[in-house]
Amino acid sequence: MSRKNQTLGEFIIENQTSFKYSSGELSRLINSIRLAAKVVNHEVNKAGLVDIIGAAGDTNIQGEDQQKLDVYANDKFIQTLTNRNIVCGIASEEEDDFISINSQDENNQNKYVVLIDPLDGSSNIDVNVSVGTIFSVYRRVTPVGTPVTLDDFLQKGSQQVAAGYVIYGTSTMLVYTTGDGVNGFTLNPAIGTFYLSHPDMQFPKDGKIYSVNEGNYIHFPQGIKDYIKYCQKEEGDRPYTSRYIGSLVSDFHRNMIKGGIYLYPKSSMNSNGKLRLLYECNPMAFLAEQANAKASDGFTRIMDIEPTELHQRVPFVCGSKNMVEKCESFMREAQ
Ligand code: AHM
Ligand code: MG
Repeated sequence: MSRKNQTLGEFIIENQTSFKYSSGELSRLINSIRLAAKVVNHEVNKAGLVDIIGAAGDTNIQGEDQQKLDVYANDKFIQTLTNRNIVCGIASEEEDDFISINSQDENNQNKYVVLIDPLDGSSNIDVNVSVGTIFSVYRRVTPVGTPVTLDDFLQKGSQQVAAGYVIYGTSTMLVYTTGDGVNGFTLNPAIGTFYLSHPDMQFPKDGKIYSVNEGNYIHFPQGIKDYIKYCQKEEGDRPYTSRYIGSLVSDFHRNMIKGGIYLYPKSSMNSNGKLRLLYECNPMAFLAEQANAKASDGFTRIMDIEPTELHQRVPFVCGSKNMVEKCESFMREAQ
């Protein structure tokens, strides 16, 4: 049950029993993400002021070193999840290797690992364009009470128990799923509380927006080129509108509300595209499927891909069901 204007805290408590293996642990984890999101939001919103406040160089007025915001976000999420002793391992797009939490402590009975992209699209920060945090949660596969291993992180997307994003946009939202639909919460910055503003979010089955970095067109596979030409053709409800923010969370969020498709294909420069399977594609794919949409690499369902390394990249096609299926049909035809 969800009620509009319910707070995220109330929503988490009310829905706790609907989790598959409910013990309150996942609820506490989502609560920690909520806290870190608020801290990062506060910093992101000051981004334009940082140069003014810290004009003297690399230090701010408190004499603290200024960090790039993606490093700051990374530290905050890791700190919050570690301090609250809520997970047994974390992997981050910003870290070379995964982090094992309290690995020496046999009393650490935590079951979950978290994978995060702490500040996705961070090159947009300098120009005041929306950025986001993406997160993904799995149950560990190795025994509780032992140090986590790579196997705990290299799980297929279909094994996710929760996933979501925070969008630091014109307003700040936390959008997540625990496998029972997608709900969006908007932050009231005056009192620091997230309220349920977008219950049961669904992608429209069809859409009229395509989002792709067309500057790379010449390097795209033939199937993607053909699909882009199809989007541009004057016929029926086409041509479609082109909208590309260059910030996955923002492009995804808009497409979910309005109907659309996001593409980051492979190219002759990047043989596997740019986006990371574990930190970006799997969580967005889980959200997409929970919101009646689709995500694939052009041929295969994203959440069925067996990961082989932490920072693995995959081509990504995600959005309104009929649009993704159309794109896949062009991919197959061009093969
Ligand atoms: P990042 O994790 O380094 O920020 O890269 C991911 C971002 C996505 O948010 C965005 O959709 C894409 O990179 C944009 O890439 P490009 O500038 O090549 O179009
Ligand atoms: Mg990223």
